[in-house]
Amino acid sequence: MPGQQEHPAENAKAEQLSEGAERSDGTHLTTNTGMPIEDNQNQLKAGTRGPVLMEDIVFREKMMHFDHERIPERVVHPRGSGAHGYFQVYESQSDLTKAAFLQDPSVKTPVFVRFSTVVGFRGSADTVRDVRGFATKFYTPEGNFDLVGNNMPVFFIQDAIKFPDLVHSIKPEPHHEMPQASAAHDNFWDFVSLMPESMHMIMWVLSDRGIPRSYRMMEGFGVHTFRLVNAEGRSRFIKWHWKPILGTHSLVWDETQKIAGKDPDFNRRDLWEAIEDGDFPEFELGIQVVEEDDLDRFDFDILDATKLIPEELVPVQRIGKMTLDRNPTNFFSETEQVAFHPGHVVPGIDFSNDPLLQGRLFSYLDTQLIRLGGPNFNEIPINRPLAEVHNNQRDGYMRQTVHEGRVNYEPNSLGGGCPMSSPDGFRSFPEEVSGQKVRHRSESFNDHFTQATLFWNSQSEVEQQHIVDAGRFELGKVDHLHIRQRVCDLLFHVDQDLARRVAEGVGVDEVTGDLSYLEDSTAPTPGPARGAAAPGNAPSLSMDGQQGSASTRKVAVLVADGHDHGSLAPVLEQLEAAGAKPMIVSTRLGTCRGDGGEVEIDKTFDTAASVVFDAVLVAGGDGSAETLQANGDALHFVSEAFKHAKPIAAIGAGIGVFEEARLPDVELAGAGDAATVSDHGVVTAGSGAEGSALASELLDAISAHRHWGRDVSAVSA
Ligand code: HDE
Repeated sequence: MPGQQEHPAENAKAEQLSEGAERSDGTHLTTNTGMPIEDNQNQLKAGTRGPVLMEDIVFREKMMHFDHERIPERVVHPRGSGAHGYFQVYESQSDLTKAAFLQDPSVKTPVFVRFSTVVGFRGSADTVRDVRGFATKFYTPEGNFDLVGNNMPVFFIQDAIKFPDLVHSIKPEPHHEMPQASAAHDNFWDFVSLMPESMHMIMWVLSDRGIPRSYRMMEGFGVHTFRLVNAEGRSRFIKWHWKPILGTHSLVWDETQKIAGKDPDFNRRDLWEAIEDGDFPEFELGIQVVEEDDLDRFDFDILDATKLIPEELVPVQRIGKMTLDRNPTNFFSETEQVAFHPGHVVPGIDFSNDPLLQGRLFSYLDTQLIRLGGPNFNEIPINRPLAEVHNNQRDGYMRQTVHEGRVNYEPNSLGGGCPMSSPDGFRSFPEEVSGQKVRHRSESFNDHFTQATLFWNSQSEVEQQHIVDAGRFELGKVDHLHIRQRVCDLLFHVDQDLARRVAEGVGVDEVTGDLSYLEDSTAPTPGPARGAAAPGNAPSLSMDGQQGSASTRKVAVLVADGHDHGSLAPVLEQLEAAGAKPMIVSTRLGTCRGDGGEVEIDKTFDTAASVVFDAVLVAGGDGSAETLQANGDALHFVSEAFKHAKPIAAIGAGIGVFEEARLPDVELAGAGDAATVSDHGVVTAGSGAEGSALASELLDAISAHRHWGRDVSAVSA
């Protein structure tokens, strides 16, 4: 293993052990020093019914280790899911950077990615409204490069000194440790009401970006402005992006809350199963490039992490692709022990003066000292670079490397001067800096609303409604009226209509946008908009209408005995051929018999719910339809999927289940027709219709992800 030397006694040990095969083949229990264990069922006692003896070294070692199995969870991002994979650049980026892993398209750079929620504890549910972490470790030949990003391109605060306050406010309140994994409480919104700089990020969090469908279907952002530096020493500013090949898609709020109970591991399971099935998640790496001289070209400051650079102003260039093709072998050893740090860069990548980024450069090293038990965390296998490590850092808790020789200093002559510094080593970009030592924020950071408004303006009507609903939910959980009032007054500066619609739902009678209360606070007062004109629209900020693909989408197929297998089987085949994942759901496990064949049941109404699927298909056949029509769980399944704007389909007699569920205002085919009807993502085919037409309409409907525009107000699900 790179960075770790063999134990001096390793060879002798191997030889000895190979003599006793029963001890080296891994089939027998040992203590941690390798002593074979004779009995793992009983403590050592004085007689079979006598007292336990202190002398029981086997028991005491085992229990001591168990007592210390937990390490502190991350203070933020504790709940995560990891995956291994590789990255390949499309073509050499030598003009922009000398970073070795961005030069040669034939080279596959190994990566490990950890996706996470931020606020909830390690055991919390996946589908809460939250920011998602998207951290990637590239094991490059010049050392590890960590791109430690989120699924939103901006952040709540501008200066790292506010991070502990932000995190305290959003975590469960300290007196009773509630609520879990939720921002919907007084402390958080109190903080927000006094931090107007958070308004842009608040728009993202309230939007559907806060509830992604899958880790495989969300964008990633480096957030801060970084630098790329080429071999000639020329520097440009850049923003990092990850673009998911499957498109960016979200859940629906009602659905997320139900999934949190039905399958709290929803996103984790989705990632794991996709990789196990060989449906490897793919993301393209993108960059936005801003020339050094253009630092001040924009109406906003690119050093301010509450601002993004609209893609409409600076397009994202896609420079390579990451493929995640292997699940971790052991969750603790890899996903839990991985340690990311934005300061893990390689020559050719450098930092900007963003004060949020600069503060992070301290925090990520510091936090590992307690979490991973000392300064040697880079020797844990998942953190070990593939590049060789040579330096004079020594000792410390849990040191793995066994250094040889006497020399542990530099310069030296006794070790031939080695290891010595290298002319090609990391060199900070020699930016000219001067200034007074001050604790002030640049005035160029003071426009807190223009980009929040841009985000709001760029959302479709449905997306805007979701933001209003989310605002009503979040503030609806806030007890203090003055906090609700203040947040509505802040929203007023984003958009008056938005503010009024939220206010109406949370008992705030009048919204005037009066922010005079900020004058008595320590919060930096918002300045005027810097942009000359009112913000327009940036289509890249909307997810609505993004065409996705039916690949890897889960389809619940509701079936009971007596189904028409002849019409079902070809539809299932066609769905599978397109990469969709049909799963048979019925009233019990086992085999479901039908006319012309049978299917093996995957899930029952006890173990599955519509919320964990992307689409629903009801099989044909009189017997099956009769059973399902009389089954409340099946009717609820269909109604709920309909309410959540998901594609639903039925074949022949199965259409009766839709009729019984009383889906409002939907055109359905007659059970015995020869036609296929598709209406707002509700696809029905009479028993005389071509099965392939239904399958291809359903696949199109799945690719469209959701079908807004249905009248679901009266649907009780
Ligand atoms: Fe983090 N952040 N953060 N953060 N962050 C951590 O590091 C911190 C910020 C992000 O899967 C911690 O090892 C400060 C922005 C991710 O292991 C901690 C500030 C962005 C992860 C920490 C920020 C992130 C973390 C907790 C403001 C997007 C999970 C455990 C100055 C660009 C990494 C740890 C993983 C984790 C500090 C803000 C992303 C405490 C001080 C902005 C994805 O060190």
